[in-house]
This record gives sequence, structure tokens and C-alpha cells, in this order.
Amino acid sequence: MPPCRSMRTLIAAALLLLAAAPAFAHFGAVIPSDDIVARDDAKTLSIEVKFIHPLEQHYMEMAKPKQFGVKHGGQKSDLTAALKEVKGGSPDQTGKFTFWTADYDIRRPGDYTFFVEPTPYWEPAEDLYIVHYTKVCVNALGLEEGWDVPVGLETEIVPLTRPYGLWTGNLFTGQVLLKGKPVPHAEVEIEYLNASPGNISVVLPPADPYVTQVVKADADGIFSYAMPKAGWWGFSALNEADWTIDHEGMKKTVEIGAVYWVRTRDMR
Ligand SMILES: [Cu+2]
Repeated sequence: MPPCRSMRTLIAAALLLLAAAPAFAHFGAVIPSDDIVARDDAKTLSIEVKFIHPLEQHYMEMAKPKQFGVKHGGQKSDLTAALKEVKGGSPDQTGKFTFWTADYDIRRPGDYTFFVEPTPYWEPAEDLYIVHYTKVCVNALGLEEGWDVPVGLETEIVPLTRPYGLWTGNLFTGQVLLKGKPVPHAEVEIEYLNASPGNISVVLPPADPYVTQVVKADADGIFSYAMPKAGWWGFSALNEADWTIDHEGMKKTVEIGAVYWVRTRDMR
């Protein structure tokens, strides 16, 4: 029996919804209050840890991360206990979403790479779990050392461009690693954080493909992108984990992301 009219309408609507489902990307985000701590600056950083759609300014609910830490001078420190739960959302979102903040006191010179390993996020629309290993580097007190050292996460982006002191228009180059090895031809998604401090004109994408930029890495997992506006830029390389997570008795795929954030400033 052919489906009734209301059923056909429903199917058509569902198909339309699928077709129209925007490819807006989820991004783990670790955004510090300052990216370069100079001698006269406040030495306490406030760091926000979120799961968002950066250009659309949409929040997703974020459970307490499995691990939050910093690598400095070759040493890793666990900062998970410093995380405080906060609620927020974009102006056009109903309801509030959980994200996390932590304060961190800079005491010594050098590069501080903050990293987060989130608790797996169940995404029913994609029938998978998402874990975005996310990093950001803060330079402190005049010593430029450590930014190019991997943290040792399951997957991560390691910068080949020094990730601070970047001008608008600079090219950011990085390498995608999975279990410490380059990922040939990795696809990297890039988004601008519309909520960047100092962003006076919110970016309105003229069409969906403008929301998330896409570049492909070369055979050594190396990619580049030139950032056209001042603010924070997120780079995200997605891979499938070689492990699964049980969800209601079924083994589910886990999408693991390597995410890295850098900040640009206008030349003037
Ligand atoms: Cu999302």
C-alpha cells in the first residue's frame, strides 16, 4: 500500500530536513583570557572550556571533562579539579548550557599549552560519540619555548607556525597527529569564533559553506589556512577512534577530534 498523503508529507519534510541539515561543525574550545602574558599583564588567566558552534555562537551541553591540564617546560600538570561549572548560551538559544572555567596563575616564563579531553558526547543525530581533544597555547614572560611540543593526546594538532603573535591574514600551519603519527590527507575544518573579544562586527555567513572552512592536509598531515579576521580561530581534524563506546547495549563509533585555537590581531 502506498503511504498516505500525511505520511508522504512527513517523509518529504524529513528528507528536506536531512538535506538542509547544515554541516555546521561542533568544536571543542579552550579560550584563555589572554594569549600573551607580558611582564605588566595580570598573571592570572581565566580559561573557558566549551563545546560550541563557533561562528553561530551556539553552545552544546558539556559534561565535566575527563581531563584538563597544562604542559609547560616539558611537564604536564592536571588542572581538572580547578574547573568550575558555568551556564551560558547564545542570544538566540533557548535555555542555558553547561561549560567550564578555570583560573590559572602564571608563575614562570615559557609556553603553556592548555589541553582538554572531554567526556564523550553522545550525538543522536550522527549515531556516534564525539571527543574533541582541544588545545591552546599561552606565551608568558618573554620565553618562547614549548609551543611545538606535542602534549601526547590520542589525537592532536601540533602547530608548525608559532601559535601566538599572529597578525590578521597570517597563514597558520599545523600537523595532524593520531597516536603520535601524522594523518595523511586529513580534512581540517576551520571556524571563526564570532564571540571573540574585540569583535565589533559579528560575521553573518552569506551562505552555509562560509560557516566552516575546509582544507586538506598533505601526505604528512600538514595543513595551512590564512585567517582573514582578528579574533580566535579554531582548527579541527576529525578521525574515527579504534575503540567504541556502549550506548544502550550497542557499540557506537567514536569521532575523535584534534582541535587547536589561535588568536589573530589587526595590524595598525
Ligand atoms: Cu553541535
